[in-house]
Amino acid sequence: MSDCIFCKIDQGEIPAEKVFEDEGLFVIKDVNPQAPTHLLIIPKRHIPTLLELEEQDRSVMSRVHEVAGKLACDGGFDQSGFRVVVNCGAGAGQSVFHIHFHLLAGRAMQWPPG
Ligand code: DGP
Repeated sequence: MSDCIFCKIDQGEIPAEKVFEDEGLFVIKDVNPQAPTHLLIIPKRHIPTLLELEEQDRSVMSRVHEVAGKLACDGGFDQSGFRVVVNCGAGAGQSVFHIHFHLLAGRAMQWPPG
């Protein structure tokens, strides 16, 4: 989608370091990290929110969680704990309307989140 930040990053039109990429998703460091490790796992297809997921997205949704675990093992925070978060809608704090999954690690997490 032409005016979407994450589509532009995927197309190389906005610079960002991709720390992982496959055919269906890519991973970047969050520009405003909320933890020592704060990555964004972003499906390439422009899906605005969780509510617009379709049957065709099943495999990438599974892959998101598989990649989160791989990044945790590779980053050495698999045992200390990590959190995967998706915000759905402005009321939940979503600011970029291209679905993405926050992977947070490196500090103690609070529950419930604010
Ligand atoms: P959310 O609020 O759940 O929609 O999260 C959007 C996140 O995206 C937020 O934590 C900041 C991050 N972000 C926004 N614009 C950019 C950007 O241009 N580059 C990077 N690396 N992250 C961005």
